[in-house]
Amino acid sequence: MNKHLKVIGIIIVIAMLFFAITGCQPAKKGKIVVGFSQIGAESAWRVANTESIQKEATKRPNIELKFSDAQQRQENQIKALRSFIAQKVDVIAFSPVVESGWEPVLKEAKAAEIPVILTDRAVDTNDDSLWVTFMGSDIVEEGRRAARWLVEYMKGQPANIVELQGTVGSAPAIDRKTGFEEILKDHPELKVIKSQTGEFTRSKGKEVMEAFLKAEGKNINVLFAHNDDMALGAIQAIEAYGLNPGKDIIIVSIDAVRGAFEAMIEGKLNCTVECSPLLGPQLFDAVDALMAGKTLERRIVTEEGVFPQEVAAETLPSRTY
Ligand code: GYE
Repeated sequence: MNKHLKVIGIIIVIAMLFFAITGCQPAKKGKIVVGFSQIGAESAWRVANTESIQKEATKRPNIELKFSDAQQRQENQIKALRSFIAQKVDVIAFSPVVESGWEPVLKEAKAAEIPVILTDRAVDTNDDSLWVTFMGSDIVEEGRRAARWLVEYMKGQPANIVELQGTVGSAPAIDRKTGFEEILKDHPELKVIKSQTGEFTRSKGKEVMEAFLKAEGKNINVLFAHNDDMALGAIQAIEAYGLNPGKDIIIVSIDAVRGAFEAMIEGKLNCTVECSPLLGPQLFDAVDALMAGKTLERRIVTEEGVFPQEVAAETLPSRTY
């Protein structure tokens, strides 16, 4: 046998033995395998976020994306993460539905030496070495921005506010409430009289707003909704109750999805604070950097703005989600 062929044969046998012993899979044609666990499809924001991640992955020939939808359940996310660990993906990324309860599975990822990237929502763990970076918006600031807009708009007039919170225990529900309250504490004329979760969905937003109206009726001057979808559901409830959303009840919400701009153009919503779901490009840039051995910034913050009703018509054509 040709000497070269013999050497190649020996190398192949050694490599096969190595993969068999370590359990490692040779990377598919050098592709980086990323396991992404998404929360679900509760809002227009989330749908745009999924699309951004999936679309960006298909644009990058070096990436293989394994995408899993948890349908709003933490247990499904934990299962997905465990399955990514078993499959020995190169990187795990996920958007945690709630803040707490992640330590055990993140420790398993760490033990398997798989780096974890958090997208859009934070986790509450004692050990910060369990994830490499957290990318997404400054969510407390979004709550502050909503409150600052309201303070300016009300110009010292007193108002009773009702609040539709996001998913119980989720980082955006906790942080938006915190930011909003932080600004309001210096404005005793602006009072939150009811606050309840609308689970970030249009249908629950509508249902809870109906209950608020039943209990408080015309006492309600302002609605603060933790996302646009809940505000859009609440607008339906307000109209059904016989009041004018955007006039009888001033509405400020967060996300800046297209539906919010359409409602502002109709005069039914007063302001939306931007929260960009377009995290796909920055996620895969981070994955590439990580695989190239670079150290990532612990926090990658998305730049965002505030859109009051007056700018809705001119801004809508340039909105991409
Ligand atoms: O605002 C909401 C979504 O986590 C920032 O989740 C995200 C939030 C977003 O369902 O619409």
